[in-house]
Amino acid sequence: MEKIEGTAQVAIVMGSKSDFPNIASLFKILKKFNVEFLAKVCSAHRTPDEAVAFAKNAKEDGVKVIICVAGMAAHLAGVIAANTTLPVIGLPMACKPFNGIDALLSTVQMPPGIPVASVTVGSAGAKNAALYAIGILALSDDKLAMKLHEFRIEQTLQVHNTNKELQDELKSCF
Ligand code: RP5
Repeated sequence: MEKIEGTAQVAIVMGSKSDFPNIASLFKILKKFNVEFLAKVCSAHRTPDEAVAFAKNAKEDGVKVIICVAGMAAHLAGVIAANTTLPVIGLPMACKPFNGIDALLSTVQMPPGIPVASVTVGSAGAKNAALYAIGILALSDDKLAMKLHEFRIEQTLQVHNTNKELQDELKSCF
């Protein structure tokens, strides 16, 4: 069984290197929170043995949560989840011709007994996958929980600021 090269609490597995440019917001959030991660290309279809071996060893290798990134007939999250009891987050990618609805349904439609927490397609999903993984780690990490709390406050303030801008614009327009 293949062992993970290097280890980290968050593992990101992508079905293809072609997914990488579309998940920048995932890496941005993990870096913002100083969460260490490992990332690798491993396909449920093209390298099925490696995908299973990765999932079977992940817990022992110190991984706490796995984010699976895949497009088209996206079975990666399901195959990984079938081979570990670690929490698995599925991040569907948009590919032609169905623009991600195929990957979303493949990811979210898990049969009962093998859960995958699916986020939405693309960049918004990538950001939420990272935040969800951080939320899981924060259950046993008070410092991370505080950072997540501060992130929410910062986000709320940003919305308040945009609302203020809108009110000013409305005053000057009408
Ligand atoms: C999926 O097929 C990958 O996750 C990717 O989103 C899609 C296309 O892969 P490539 O043909 O670009 O390698 O398995």
